[in-house]
Amino acid sequence: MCQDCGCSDIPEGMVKIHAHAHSLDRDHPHPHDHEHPHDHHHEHITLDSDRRTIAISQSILSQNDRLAERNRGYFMAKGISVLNVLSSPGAGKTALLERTMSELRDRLKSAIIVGDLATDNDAQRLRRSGAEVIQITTGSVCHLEAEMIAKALQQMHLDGVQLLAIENVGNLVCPAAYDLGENLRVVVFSVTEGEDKPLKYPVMFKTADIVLISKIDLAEVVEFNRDLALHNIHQIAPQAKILEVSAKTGLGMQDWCQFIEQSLQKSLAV
Ligand SMILES: Nc1nc2c(ncn2[C@@H]2O[C@H](COP(=O)(O)OP(=O)(O)OP(=O)(O)O)[C@@H](O)[C@H]2O)c(=O)[nH]1
Ligand SMILES: [Zn+2]
Ligand SMILES: [Zn+2]
Ligand SMILES: [Zn+2]
Repeated sequence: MCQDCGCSDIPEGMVKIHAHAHSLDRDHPHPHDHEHPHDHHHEHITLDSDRRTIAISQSILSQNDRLAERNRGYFMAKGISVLNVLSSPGAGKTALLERTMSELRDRLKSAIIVGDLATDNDAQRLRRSGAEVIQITTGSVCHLEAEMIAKALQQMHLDGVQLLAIENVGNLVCPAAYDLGENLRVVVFSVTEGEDKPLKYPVMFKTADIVLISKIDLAEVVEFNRDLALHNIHQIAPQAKILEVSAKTGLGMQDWCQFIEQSLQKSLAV
């Protein structure tokens, strides 16, 4: 978690929010270096500075929690149900959301916030579904934070929107520590990643409300051991509902969309 990697030291001006489609590099230059933000110089850390680091991390996290609660209040007041979609890079979050938003298009008004270190490629793909899309580029920050969401919300037109999907930065580690104010945490876990991922990244899986096993159309080619994967998810995340989906063939998409609509009704009934 970020207590260890120090990735929450965000330099002023690094995070950008892009409300409209444009080419990132051509329209305005984004001066940022590509240094890895994670500080791994642990060998000289004394107990005292260790304690100080932990105290600072805890205060960053509790500040995030406060802002997440504020976001949650805002979403509730507006009657918007919010998904925080998390996975390793390339597990299929954007493909899943493209297909989900297209299928729900006639039944629900949706919007999307998408976070990446760089490029607005995902936003361009997602806009084709007809939903309003805001791209957050984080520079070198490997997760989204509640404050970034609050800033993005200021640029969105959310009247009448019932569903907001937030595609987090592809990363199975620190996004787990940052509540964004969502109703549901959706962890996407593709068949190509290996059945042991829930065991290796337990913090992420423990916080999941639902685990989507994605790219199920590739299961056979990669000799995906379904029973073992289900066993590992159950072991780490007994609370999570599990669905198997393919954004490519559409398999499982109906159940997934139904799950979203049911949870939307539940969140509105509270
Ligand atoms: N066969 C197959 N390929 C898929 C599926 N979903 C996504 N892909 C492919 O997997 C690759 C990554 O998909 P993305 O949707 O970009 O993944 P992502 O999680 O949004 O990636 P990041 O935002 O970079 O973390 C692309 O080449 C997709 O075409 C699927 O259901 N089946
Ligand atoms: Zn981190
Ligand atoms: Zn993506
Ligand atoms: Zn991070």
